[in-house]
Parts: sequence; C-alpha cells; structure tokens
Amino acid sequence: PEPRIAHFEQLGFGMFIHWGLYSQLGQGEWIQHLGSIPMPEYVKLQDTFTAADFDAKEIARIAKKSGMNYITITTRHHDGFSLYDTRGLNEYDAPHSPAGRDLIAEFVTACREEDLLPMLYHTTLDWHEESFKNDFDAYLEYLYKSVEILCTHYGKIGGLWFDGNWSKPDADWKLDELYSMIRRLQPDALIINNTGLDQRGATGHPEIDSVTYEQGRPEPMNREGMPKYVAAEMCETINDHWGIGSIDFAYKSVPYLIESLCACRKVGANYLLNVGPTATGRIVPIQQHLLETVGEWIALHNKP
Ligand code: FUL
Repeated sequence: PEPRIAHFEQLGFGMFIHWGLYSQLGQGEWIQHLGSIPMPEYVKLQDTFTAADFDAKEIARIAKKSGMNYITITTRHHDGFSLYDTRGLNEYDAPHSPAGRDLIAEFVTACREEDLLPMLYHTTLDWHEESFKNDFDAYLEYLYKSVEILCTHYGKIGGLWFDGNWSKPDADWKLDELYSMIRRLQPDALIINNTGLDQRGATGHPEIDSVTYEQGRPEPMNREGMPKYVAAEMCETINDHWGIGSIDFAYKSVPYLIESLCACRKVGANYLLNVGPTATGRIVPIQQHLLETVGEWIALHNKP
C-alpha cells in the first residue's frame, strides 16, 4: 500500500464527531430535512450557536484516553453550515455566529498536540446552497473552493471524508478535479468517500484510499480487481443518533463496543466510533465514560 494508506490502517480506532447547528435541537443531524423545518426558521439556529463549551483540547484528550488515534469531525454537514471560516464564500459559518471562532482551526491544533490525525468530514449534499438544486456547476465551484480552503489554511490534515454523492448518483461530480486538487495541495491526505454503495461502489474512483462501511460488520476485503490497495473503515454511532439525540438512551454497551472494535481489527479495518456533542459542544458524560472505559480495555490489552 501507499504510505498514507499503510499508516491509516495502523490507526485502528478513531472518534467520529457530528456537531453543528442541529445539535441545538437534539434530534439528530437530519432534523432540518426530516422535520421539514423551513429554511428561514432553521438558519436562525446560527444566531444561538455559541460553541461555549467546545474545548477541542479536551475532546482530543478524551480521544487519546479512549485509545483512539484519529478524529473525524463534521466541518460541514448536509445543512450546509460550516464550522470553519469559509472566507467569504458565504456567511453561514461559525465565525459569523455568536461563537465567532474558526472551530476547525482549534480542532486541528488540538489533534496535533495529542498526536491524533485530524480528519475532516465534508458534505457534498447541501440543503442550504440554492445552487445545489438549480445550478450544479456553480455548486461544484462553491464546494471545491470550500475544500480548497480546508486544504490550504489548516496545515497538514489527515484527510477528507466526503459524504453525500449518493444524493445525486447520476450527476457528474467532477471528482477527478476535486481529488487532483487535494493530491496537489495535501499529498499525504487520505481521500475517503462514503458513497453509500457497496464495497465496490466505495472504491469506484481510483483515488479513494479507504472503503467505508456504515454501521455494519466489515468482512475480510476481497481486493481482487481493485485499482489499488485500499484501507477499510467501519463507522458506527454510540447510540441511535449521529448528531445528538437528547432523549436517545439506546446506548451500546462497553462489551458491544469492544466487540465492534475487535470485529473491525480482525479484518484489518479501522473502527470510527461516533459521539454527538451537546448544543454548546461538550461531549456528554455518558458517552465520554463509555469511550474511556473502552480505552481502559485497550490499555490493558496493549500491556506486555
Ligand atoms: C450518512 C449521513 O447522511 C448521516 O447523516 C451521517 O453523517 C452518516 C455518517 O453518513 O450518509
């Protein structure tokens, strides 16, 4: 495998973070769409987004203590709101909210301090940008400029984790252009795309570095006929929501989480375990406790 892929495969366990405007409603990251919330209503959430408890260093410490080696955070989810400074592309971003900060800048710095690989989830499906519906070329330009910002203002990033191409399976997403820009600006960054398709689909583009499995048990990968050696990653959430579900107590147990991690590792896949921080950006204690207990088990396991 190429060095970035070999390195990624060794990381084993990562933290997935779904956090954004929707976290204030406590009903998952799809609530704008599923709850048919009109745009003028939904965007008001920007005015109350304070990030008052978002402490990237604390999150990185929790990940480290939990035996994790990387963190993948939603820099922008389907609602279109960016946790980073879009530098004039639009004003639907954290710096233009009461938070007034570039939260992704804080995130990448904190990851590096704890020797964690910062991975950036970025949506490709966008409910906020008009052009997504009526001028796809203009939308792609906006999307690619957005990704360019992430590739140029945050130092060396671990990679991009795209999600949403499945929303327009027949569209020409011009992925060659997007991916070659990433290779040029961030040669060591991984390119991952949660295509929502099967193993084949996920590797459908030759630049993809890792196959994603969403909430399923990964199987030993059949690499026959694949354009190159790729890693694998299974993402799963700690209860039934990605973005916080405030009355969701369907928590997975510690043995279940350990079993999931083992199920991944025994076929060489990474386990990306999701937490949904609160409206203000704090990892909820019960989630922290579950994670850190898995971390204790990992620490025991790694003792000679
Ligand atoms: C899906 C998304 O639509 C969900 O909101 C979530 O981000 C999950 C990891 O991927 O495709």
